[in-house]
Amino acid sequence: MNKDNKKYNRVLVTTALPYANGPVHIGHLAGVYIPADIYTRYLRLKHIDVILIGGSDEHGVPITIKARNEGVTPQDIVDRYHKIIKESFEELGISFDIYSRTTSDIHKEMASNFFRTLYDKGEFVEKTSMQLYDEQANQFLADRYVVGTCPHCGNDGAYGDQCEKCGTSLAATDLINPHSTITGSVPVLRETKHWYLPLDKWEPKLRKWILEDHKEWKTNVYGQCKSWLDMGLQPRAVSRDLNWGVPVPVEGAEGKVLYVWFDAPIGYISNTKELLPDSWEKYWKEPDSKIVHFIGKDNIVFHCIVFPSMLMADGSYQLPENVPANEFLNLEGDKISTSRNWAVWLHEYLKDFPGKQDVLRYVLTANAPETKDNDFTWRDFQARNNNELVAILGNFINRVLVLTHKYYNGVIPAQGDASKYSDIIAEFASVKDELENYIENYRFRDALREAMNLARIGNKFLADTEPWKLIKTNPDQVETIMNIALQISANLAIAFEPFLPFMALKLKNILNLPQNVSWDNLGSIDILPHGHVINQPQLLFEKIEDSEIDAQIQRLQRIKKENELTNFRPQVIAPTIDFSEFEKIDMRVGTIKECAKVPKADKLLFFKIDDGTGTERTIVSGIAKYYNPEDLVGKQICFVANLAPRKLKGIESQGMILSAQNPDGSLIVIGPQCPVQPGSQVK
Ligand code: B3M
Ligand code: ZN
Repeated sequence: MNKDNKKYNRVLVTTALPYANGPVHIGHLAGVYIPADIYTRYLRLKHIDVILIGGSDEHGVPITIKARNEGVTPQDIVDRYHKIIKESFEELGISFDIYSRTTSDIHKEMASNFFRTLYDKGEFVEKTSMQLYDEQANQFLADRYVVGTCPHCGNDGAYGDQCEKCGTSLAATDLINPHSTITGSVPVLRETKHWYLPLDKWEPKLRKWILEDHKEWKTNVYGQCKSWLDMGLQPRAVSRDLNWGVPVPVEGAEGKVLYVWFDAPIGYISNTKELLPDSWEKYWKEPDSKIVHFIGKDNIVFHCIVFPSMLMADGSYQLPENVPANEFLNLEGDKISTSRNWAVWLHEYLKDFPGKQDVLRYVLTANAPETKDNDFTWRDFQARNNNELVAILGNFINRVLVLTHKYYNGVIPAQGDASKYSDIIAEFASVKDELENYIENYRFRDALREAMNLARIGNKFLADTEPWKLIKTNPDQVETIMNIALQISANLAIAFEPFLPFMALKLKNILNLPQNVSWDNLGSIDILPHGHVINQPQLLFEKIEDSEIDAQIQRLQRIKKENELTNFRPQVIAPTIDFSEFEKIDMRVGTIKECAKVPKADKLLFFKIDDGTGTERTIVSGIAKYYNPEDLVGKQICFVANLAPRKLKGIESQGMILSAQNPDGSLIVIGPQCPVQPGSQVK
């Protein structure tokens, strides 16, 4: 452990609680759950007292909106998604010590008591204010119940709690032209009372704690905190007028619940209590505990400013030691979106790629958005599997196992004199320190690359020493080579355990790794003793075929199409023109006589049109992507006949063919419903 970690006797790791209004997707995994799992597994391997706490966030407006849309209760929604989320995390090997939910009784009591403690200590400010109210739905509109124009960037789809375009966090009353997402109506202002946590009171302490004492935090986290603090903190409402959530536990608060961002982080505490009813407080309250929150970048302010203010207001809790937030993962170039179904859903991945949990874990770690947004593509997924997991790691292990069985019937040969290979041995002796350093500093991509490097070293070692050639002439030396190769394999089983736990377990079983072998042995060349017997080889990874990837890409293309259709809004109608202006445009029907691609222009088709005048007219049109030229010959189209000619790729185009544009940009030519004389006017 690095110096800092010496002072800790136990570690509490939390992962953001996903809203139970949908399944989890690769963005959640890459940003939060996989890194947290790697970190926790690693600490367990280091014999550190660590717990990994997770759970579903089951309150809040996203859930009530989903319930309303489906005509079911919020409880139905959270029951459905909590189950899917919990089971899919388990199957992916996210090793939670507990995965609970914020609708549990323990949580409701904990959240309620937390509020009450702060209330009794006088930590809240009560304020009456005017809030948006939907008179048709008879309810106040907060957060996602209201959309309008963002006052900062002009995005007209901003929500009452946040503009997703510019990232600004908003109050519903900040929105310009607000309307209700329940009924679409324009809300009115109505008076209501709420409790506010005065974040400004904690500002000096937050400044010292973050800006002075935690300069080591990731730059994105530190930077966001700094800009929040520099803008000056305001009191923040911690209650809402809603009927779904933890009721505000004070007199005169009927119809009011705790704001979801007040209640959810308390979920970390209640889930710890559910796991360890007698000793949970140690993890939260003792100064020798280290608390680490894994989150996505959109949750930074809540974990670094709001929740710590709550904890300080209570006074009995420790603050987190680190909040390693990641940036976002995009999918095939576009922002992942639950509402647009633009995602790779974990539960679907597990169905489509059974037994390939580690492949996803590998790809999402190798490409994790640690310092900037990154892109997941299915081609990259396939390449990383085929070219890295199969070709480097799988191939090395397989060669070692097969040769060990071929030459020695699966018995580890003697190491003999390994001094000749001291270079290689020295190289992987440093792996342990490097891995530890990276993992402890939340640099999981770099850590994984180091582990993979060990397999690269192994491959190169075999390629350089060529035991299959040497076996005839120098069998003693081959024993040494194979012994070292086997020790590298054992090292790989240990090094990959935090990252690829399924593969590591399989490899440990094949190598019949002695029980007492652990992380501490990483870097050693004496893990497998002479005479130790290993099991039969099995392939660790399989190639992923093009057809499997094509199916995924086609699915996404289908979704993109569907989204384009549902989101299609016709262009605003152009300004009115006089009839006389319209009359100036001479539109005619023509019959296509010839059609061909314009060489060296992938968009253009060249047409010869019978326009009824007896001489054929040449038109060039940008529809080559949407038609086969031969399919158009004989068809009738409408065209503008008196457009000034212009040259396209050296061809003079004498008019313009009319087409309609689909939402995806594709073009469909316009022609008469039944045959007419070429040259007929279009009126
Ligand atoms: N449910 C938001 C999210 O899923 C929220 C996180 C709560 S963490 C305490 O991004
Ligand atoms: Zn905005």
